[in-house]
Parts: sequence; structure tokens; C-alpha cells
Amino acid sequence: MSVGDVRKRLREALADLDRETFLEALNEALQAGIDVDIIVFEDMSAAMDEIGRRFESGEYFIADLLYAAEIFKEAMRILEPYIVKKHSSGEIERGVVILGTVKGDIHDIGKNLVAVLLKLRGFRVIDLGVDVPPEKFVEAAEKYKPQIIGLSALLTTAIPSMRETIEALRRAGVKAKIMVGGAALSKEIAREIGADYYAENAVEAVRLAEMIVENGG
Ligand code: B1M
Repeated sequence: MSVGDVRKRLREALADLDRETFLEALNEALQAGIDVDIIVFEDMSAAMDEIGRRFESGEYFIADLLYAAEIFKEAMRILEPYIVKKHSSGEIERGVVILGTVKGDIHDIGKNLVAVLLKLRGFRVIDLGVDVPPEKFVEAAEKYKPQIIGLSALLTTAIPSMRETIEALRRAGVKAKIMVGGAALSKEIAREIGADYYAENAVEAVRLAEMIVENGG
């Protein structure tokens, strides 16, 4: 089977929620030496987008989204050693990052990916979880004095709560740079709601975080 065929099978099996075929294809992809970033950020992410589309069209239900998240997380456990090998820099004490999905939103797969990669690059990550209200971010910022605060949102309806969080952090005089990401965001929205940085994916988030600490915050 060609690399193209394996990748197609991987995408289709995850989109179809066919766990067994997906895990088989994942194994084949790893055996074929396909880069872990391509597997996660291209193929698995594209399959999750397709699952979202099937949900929107009424073909899939909430239970299917939950099952998709379960399969995704299972794959991440299998991929962990490959991710460590690819992304670990061996550095420590690079800086502190507070992360969380904003109030009203409970999606956490993307945020967790950002957390994993940041840790592998030597950042200390304080993960506040999901559905985090603005005051929790402010409290954590005052306690941990981070260089960066990362906010995630996948729901369009969570954008106002992201804006409120940024406003609350600014009002409290928090000096950390604010980075935002997630499917609900774009560069334009990020600018409009007052964020300092927008990252399209987890690799970009880490690249920006490294740049921020190298430039002294
Ligand atoms: Co929901 N959901 N969901 N869902 N869900 C979406 C987001 C949706 C686009 C599906 C769709 O309709 N097409 C849609 C939102 C539409 C919109 O607002 N525009 C939607 C909806 C409507 C809902 C509910 C409202 C459904 C309902 O109840 N009627 C509900 C809301 C619950 C809530 O949050 N209050 C809901 C619930 C859920 C589940 C809980 C069942 C489940 C999530 C489980 C979990 O996360 N543990 C779920 C899922 C699985 C999805 C989809 C299918 C997949 C999301 C995902 O994990 N993607 C999603 C469809 C889609 O996104 N296209 C959808 C894979 C992941 C790797 O990508 O999270 O985007 P992502 O992260 C990327 C980047 O965005 C970026 O890096 C990551 C890696 O590259 N990134 C950052 C993310 N955070 C970042 C932070 C950064 C930087 C980069 O810096 C800080």
C-alpha cells in the first residue's frame, strides 16, 4: 500500500468512526515512517473536521463527537513516544505558560496538544482545563506570573467570553503576552478581541511561545 493510500485510510477510518480500521491504519502509517506531525495535524485533524461536517449535516450526533474524541485521545497515547522523539528539545525552565479553554467551551483536544508540545520544549504549563471563567485566568496569572497566557476556543459563541477574559487580564494589569487559538479564531478575530498572538495550530503555538520568551516576553 502506498503512503497516499495509508493516509487516505487513516482519514476515512477516523471520519467513519471505525476505530479498529483506524488503529490498524495508524500502525501502518507509523511503520511506513510517515511523520507524526502529518498524521496528527493533517490527517487526524482533517478527519475531525469531516466529523464536524457530518455533525452539522445531521448524520452524526453528540455521542459520535464524544466517541471521535475518545478515539483521538487513544491515538495520542499510541503516538506519544513519536511526538516526544520529534518535539522534545531536552530544555527545561523555558518559561511559564497558563493555558485554558475559555468559559462556555469544553473542547480540549487542541488545547491538550498545545500543552504537550509546550512541555516537550521545556515550558512549565499550568493547564486550567475547560470552561474557565475570566477570574480564574486572572487568579492564576497573579499566582504563577507566566510569560504567556494561552486561550483556546472552538465555539463561535465562546469568542465574547475570550474577549472578556482578555479584558479582565488587561484590567488586572497582567503583563503576560496573550496567545489565542482554536477553530473559532482567525488572525483578524484575534486582533479584534485584543490578543497579542494568534496560532493556527499547536506547532505554531510553540514556535510563537519560543519567540516570545527569547524576546524577553
Ligand atoms: Co464540538 N463543535 N460541540 N464537540 N466539535 C465543533 C467545534 C464544531 C465546529 C462542529 C461542527 O458543527 N462543524 C461546532 C462549532 C461550530 C461553531 O461554533 N462555529 C461544535 C459544536 C456546535 C458543539 C456543541 C455546541 C454541540 C451541541 O451540543 N449541540 C457542543 C458544545 C459543548 C461546549 O463546548 N459547551 C460540542 C461538543 C463537543 C464534544 C464535547 C462532544 C466533543 C469535544 C470533546 C473534547 O474536546 N474532549 C466535540 C468535538 C470532538 C468537535 C469536533 C468534531 C472536533 C474538535 C477537535 O477535537 N478537533 C469539532 C469540529 C471541528 O473542529 N472542525 C467540533 C481536533 C483538534 C486537534 O483540533 O481543537 O481545532 P482543534 O485544535 C487545533 C487548532 O485549533 C489549534 O491547535 C490544535 C492542533 O493543531 N488550537 C490552538 C486549539 N487551541 C489552541 C490554543 C492555542 C493555539 C492553537 O493557543 C493558546
